[in-house]
Amino acid sequence: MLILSSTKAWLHHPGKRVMRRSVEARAAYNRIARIVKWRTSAKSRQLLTGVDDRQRFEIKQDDGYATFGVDTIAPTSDVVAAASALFRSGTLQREGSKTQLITYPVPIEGLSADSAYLRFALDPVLLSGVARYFGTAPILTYIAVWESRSAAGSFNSSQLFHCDFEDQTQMKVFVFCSDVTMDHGPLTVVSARDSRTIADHVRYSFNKASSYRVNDDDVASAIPRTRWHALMGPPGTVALVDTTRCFHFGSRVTGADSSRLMAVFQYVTPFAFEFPLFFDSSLPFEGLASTGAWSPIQRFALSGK
Ligand SMILES: O=C(O)CCC(=O)C(=O)O
Ligand SMILES: [Fe+2]
Repeated sequence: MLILSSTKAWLHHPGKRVMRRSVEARAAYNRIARIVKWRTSAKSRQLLTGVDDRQRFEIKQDDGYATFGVDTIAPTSDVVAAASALFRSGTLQREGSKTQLITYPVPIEGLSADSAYLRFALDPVLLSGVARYFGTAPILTYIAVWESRSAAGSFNSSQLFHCDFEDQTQMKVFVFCSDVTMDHGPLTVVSARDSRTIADHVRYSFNKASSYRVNDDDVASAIPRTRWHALMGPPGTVALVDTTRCFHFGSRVTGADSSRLMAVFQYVTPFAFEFPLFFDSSLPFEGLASTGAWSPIQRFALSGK
C-alpha cells in the first residue's frame, strides 16, 4: 500500500521530487514539463500575442529584477492602503515561524474581482511585462503581506543569500507599504547574470541540507559588494525580482523600532515544480476566474486555462 501510494504521489507531482535538487536536475525536469504540457505551452505563448503593449516595460533576462517609482507601471495607492489596513486590523494569520520576516497570506475568501490586490496583480501592464519576461503567460500563486523586524542573533534563513526553488524562473512583485531605507532590511539582489557566476563559484544546489544558503563572504568572492543592489524607496515603490534566477536576501533590519511592510505577489510559469505534470493543476485563485470580466491573459493568471 505504501509503495502504491508513494508511486501515485510521484506520478502526480514529480516536480516536487526535483525542485530541491541540483541545477541540472531542475533544468531537465523543466524541459520535460514544457514538452508534456505542450497544449498549455502553446496556449500561454499565444496569449502573449494578444497583449496590449503600448505601455510596456522591460525586465532584461541578464538583470532579472527592476524597481519602479510610485505609480509608474500600475497604480499602487489602493494596494498600499489595503495592505496597511489589513495588517493593522490584527486579523491576519501568520504562516511559518521566522522571527525576522513575518508573512501573512491575504485570505482568499475575502478577495473579489474588484479588490485592490487583484486589480493590481492582474493589471494588464504588469501582467504583460511579466509575461514578456517569462516568454509565457504567468500564473498568480500567492498574495501576502510581509512584515520584517529586527531579530536577535546571527543572520539566518531569508537574511542569507539564496535562490527560490518553486520554478526555473519566477517573479515576485513587492509593493512597499512603508519607507524602505538601509535601516529597514531592504531586499538585496544580485543580477541574474552575476548570479550564474555565484552559482558556479559555490556549486549551488537547491537542497536545504547542502548549499541552499550562501554566506556573504562566499558571494563577495565571486561578485563584489558594489554589485549587490539594495532595493529601496518610499511607499508605493514596486520591485520586481526573479527570486529564482537572482541571489537575494532581506530583512536585515537594524534599529529596534524600524520595520518593513510590503505587499507581495508571486507569479510562476505553468511549468513550475509544484504543479502536477500530467493533470490539471488546482490553483489558489482559480475560483476568481469566473467572477470578473477578465481578459484571456488575466483569466489564465487565475486559472491556468
Ligand atoms: O526580505 C527577505 O527577508 C527576503 C525575502 C525572500 O527571500 C524572498 O522574497 O524570496
Ligand atoms: Fe527568497
